[in-house]
Amino acid sequence: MSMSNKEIAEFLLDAELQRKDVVRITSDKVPNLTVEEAYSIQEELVNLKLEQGHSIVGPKMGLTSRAKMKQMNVEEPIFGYIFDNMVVSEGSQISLADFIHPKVEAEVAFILGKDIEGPGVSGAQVLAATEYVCSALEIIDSRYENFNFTLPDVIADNASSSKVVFGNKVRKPEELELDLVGTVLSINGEIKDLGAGAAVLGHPANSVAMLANMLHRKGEKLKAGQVILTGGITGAVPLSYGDHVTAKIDGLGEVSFSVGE
Ligand code: 0L1
Ligand code: MG
Repeated sequence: MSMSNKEIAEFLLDAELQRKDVVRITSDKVPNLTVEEAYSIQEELVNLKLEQGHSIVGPKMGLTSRAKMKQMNVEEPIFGYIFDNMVVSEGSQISLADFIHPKVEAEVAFILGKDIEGPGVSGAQVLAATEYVCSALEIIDSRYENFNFTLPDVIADNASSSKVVFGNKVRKPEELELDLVGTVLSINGEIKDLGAGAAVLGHPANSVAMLANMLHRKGEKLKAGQVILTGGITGAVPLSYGDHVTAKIDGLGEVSFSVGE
């Protein structure tokens, strides 16, 4: 018997809450899942989280860098949602037991001062509507075995969203050239990956613009006050017990956390 979108969303949410990986849904449950249908499952998942009392911090973009698209063997960016209970404070310790197989990536976050509504939004419009930018470390934790998924699988799974640590320092976007800002991701003092803002669709503001245009297709917009993760500047690096993770983003300072049991 086939499962409804809500039942699939409940299945994925259960995997998240139980910290137990599952076989990707396109291998058995919904082999012909389209991207559009996958976003409908994601919407059910978002509604379940809202019903549980969590609130949306903002949508996020994923798979925005060429490195990431290559790493995951897909050709287009995706979006998901960050919730308030996913935010971890800067410098704190996370517990490995709260995750399935977490990975970390360094990103720039945009804090919106005005709503942004598609279609046809440009990077320049995004910069004009942005109050502040800050550094972020996103922890992704696919609910699928071995991070093994197709594009519709990962869309349904809220783009692997798990936790995020925001840096304390905020800057006005016009104070920086965000395509040029260098980013270094280190674990226990060893550089794991590095890049520049241009790794994100040429400029992180382009990622927010694309997000506004993608949301418009669902009749939605970006809202003032939302905090938007623009996508990894670095690749995603697996986390282990004892890791002290630091990202340095030029002009945006350092953001860090450590990994306990
Ligand atoms: O934030 C991201 O780029 C994650 C997108 C999902 C792909 C993955 O799990 O690596
Ligand atoms: Mg990300």
